[in-house]
Amino acid sequence: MNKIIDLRSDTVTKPSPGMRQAMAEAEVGDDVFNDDPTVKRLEEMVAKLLGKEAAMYVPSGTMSNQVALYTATERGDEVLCEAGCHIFNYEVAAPAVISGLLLRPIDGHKGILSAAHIEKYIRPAGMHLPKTRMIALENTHNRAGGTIYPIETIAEIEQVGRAYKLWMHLDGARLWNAHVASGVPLAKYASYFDSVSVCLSKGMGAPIGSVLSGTKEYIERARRTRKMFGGGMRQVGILAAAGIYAIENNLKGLAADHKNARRLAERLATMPGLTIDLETVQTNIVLVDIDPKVMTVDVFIQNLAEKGVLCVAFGPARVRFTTHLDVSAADCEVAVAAVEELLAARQS
Ligand code: TLP
Repeated sequence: MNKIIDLRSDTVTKPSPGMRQAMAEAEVGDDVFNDDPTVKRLEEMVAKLLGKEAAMYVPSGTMSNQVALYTATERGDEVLCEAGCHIFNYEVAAPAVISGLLLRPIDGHKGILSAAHIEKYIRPAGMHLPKTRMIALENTHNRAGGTIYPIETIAEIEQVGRAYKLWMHLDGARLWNAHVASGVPLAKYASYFDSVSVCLSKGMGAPIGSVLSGTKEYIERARRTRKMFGGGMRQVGILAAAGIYAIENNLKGLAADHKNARRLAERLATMPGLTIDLETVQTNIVLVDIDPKVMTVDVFIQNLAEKGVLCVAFGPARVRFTTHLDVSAADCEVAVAAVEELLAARQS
């Protein structure tokens, strides 16, 4: 069997030999006692990159978002978010179950909300009403195809948020991609938010780990929340070392992933039966709509997998391809050829 080209997610990357070596050599201590020098180094590094006072290492993007929400809200509060966002769709209703929050999903344009649109959803104070407490944005926006929030739009949304004293949270699981694609500094993006979560386990290529950042006071409280959620870890420098290695070595490489995604999208968009909104292909994600008369998503995924190319369902007639550091430009060419072959066989 040829090499499997796994385009299901940028979470599927395997630690490189260099990363494994950094992990093996990491200095460690008990992080719950605040004793792990490698974790501290990673936290300081990310806080500095994001221009925040403090940061905290957490096992996953989901825990990072959920710790962020819990720490900034009270039960019964309302969080405004885009309807396709990860926090609303893919975190197993955690905001409701864990924090007693009401999430208010608002339809955006290709995942992007405007300040004027959000403002309409902010509730006045009232005996009968939940308190609108937070605006949570996602950049890049996964379900919209990796779209990037324009920085001016974020600034306008923040102004509205501040006017109503709302907490600004950013799910920046792929903020690295937004930064590399747009050239906007990470700290500039982060400057509009009270809490920012970034993931190291996606395009950055670490096997695990996210980092939540904010003020020193907020992160101190978030440490208690993380412990309560069962996320206090011990000699975890061994994993944090992978995160440091990722930031030092893999950040720039995201540009190649974006180029590969663009090429993949442009090639697939020419194929009959497939539709791609090329405008949304701004980073490393390609959403492909399949004409159900040509093939169902299940058949597409299964037949493509038999040719050694993996993608995931992302809607009843939609699949997602995600590029990352373990797939090359040549691998993407192979993937294109496999899809071409599959469609040709179907139409002949
Ligand atoms: N996204 C995963 C799936 O859960 C969909 C993926 O394959 O893309 N925020 C965003 C924007 C994400 O895309 C993800 C993961 C998370 C948070 C959660 O991160 P983890 O998986 O580390 O809990």
